[in-house]
Amino acid sequence: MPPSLEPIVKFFTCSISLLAVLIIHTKVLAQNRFVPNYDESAIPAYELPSALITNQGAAVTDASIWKESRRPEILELFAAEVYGRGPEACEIQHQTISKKSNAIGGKAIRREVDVKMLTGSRSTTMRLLIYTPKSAASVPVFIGLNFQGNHTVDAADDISITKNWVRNRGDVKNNRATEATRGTAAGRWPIETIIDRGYGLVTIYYGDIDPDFADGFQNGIHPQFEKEMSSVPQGERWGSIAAWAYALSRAVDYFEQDETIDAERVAVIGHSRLGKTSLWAGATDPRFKLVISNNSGCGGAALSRRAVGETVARINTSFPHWFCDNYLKYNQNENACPVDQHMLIGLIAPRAVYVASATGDKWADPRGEFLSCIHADPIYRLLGNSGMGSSGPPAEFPTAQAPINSGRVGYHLRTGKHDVTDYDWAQYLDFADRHVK
Ligand code: GTR
Repeated sequence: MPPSLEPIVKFFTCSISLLAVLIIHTKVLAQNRFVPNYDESAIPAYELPSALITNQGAAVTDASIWKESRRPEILELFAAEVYGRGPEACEIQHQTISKKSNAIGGKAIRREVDVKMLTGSRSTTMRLLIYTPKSAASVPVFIGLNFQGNHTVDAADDISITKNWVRNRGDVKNNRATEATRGTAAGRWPIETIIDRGYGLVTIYYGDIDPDFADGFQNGIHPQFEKEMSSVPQGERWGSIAAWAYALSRAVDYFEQDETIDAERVAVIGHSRLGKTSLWAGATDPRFKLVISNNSGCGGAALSRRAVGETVARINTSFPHWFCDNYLKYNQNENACPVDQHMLIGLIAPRAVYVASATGDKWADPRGEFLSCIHADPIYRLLGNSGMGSSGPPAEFPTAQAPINSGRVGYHLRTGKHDVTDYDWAQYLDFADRHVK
């Protein structure tokens, strides 16, 4: 080759190798990029573990076998393999921080009560924002955790603003809540309607309990139980969902000391990751008489084996702190898990449960959420209840805005996005009237 061509040839060889490297790199990236499946015909073959066959293979044929052996087995499997084991109930102390006798247009009493969860000399304090109808003595309540602080559920200017970590979003910068975010979540909390219907509402900022990011459980409630947890294998230690659920139970401990709240009539509600939390709270604490899962999806009401939308591998990668370490074993390996989410709903039986999906929330797999209810139905029937309805579970996935609510397992598909709306609350209040009030 003439020497004058050498640089040109060199240039082209270099460019070609660079291009090859780029192509390989993009391919690797594409392989790692998660592509959710929404195609029913592409769902991997799966068989659900049976809720009504014991670990030893015996059929669960009556309520007493369920209560004495199968239910404890399933609860144990969820604790060891999915959410992690939490500690025993700790001591609590409470202190009223504020009280307003004319909240919500004069219809409600609004209080802020600090509940301190104590272990030896260490503690975590959560602030309960409590609304109770003025006219009634001891009322049934809804309790639900909120995402951005108590001051976001109501635009009132005198609700205290959390000093704890808050996710940056909108007006929240540097992980600190501001005045500007008062009332920004009010659309999800129709307080006046709840009060008009004769219920109280209690909400707690979830970041008071455990800030929602992975930090090896250095902050929040986990570290105070270091001693209690030392005998629990690392893979089985509680994640954030279990911690949030634990605190919901400590709030009920407090209700037992509050004469304006009827601790026997408590409904727990949660949206999305907090819907996963309300289901686990309902499974672990029978004092929740109604459990509401709003758009909870993967690790909540949706069947994991379908792997539609968000999958176990994906959730464990994005949110490694939500579940226990053992749950990692089921990344792209859902069939190996000894439980699936219909069994979580079954743990709530015979108490009432309501699962809600939204047409625009495909990530949470609405059909998978519905199928969990369908597969939990036989457990309710075994316990002498109507499950999804006295004439049997529905044969078809319902259309939107057609709630299934005649039995103890309620379900609806709502039009619209991943959210909590007045439509959702209207269904929950009607359902609560039948099962809590
Ligand atoms: C998503 C997550 C879901 C759901 C949701 C939420 O990013 O993938 O599992 O929990 O967050 O909590 O808003």
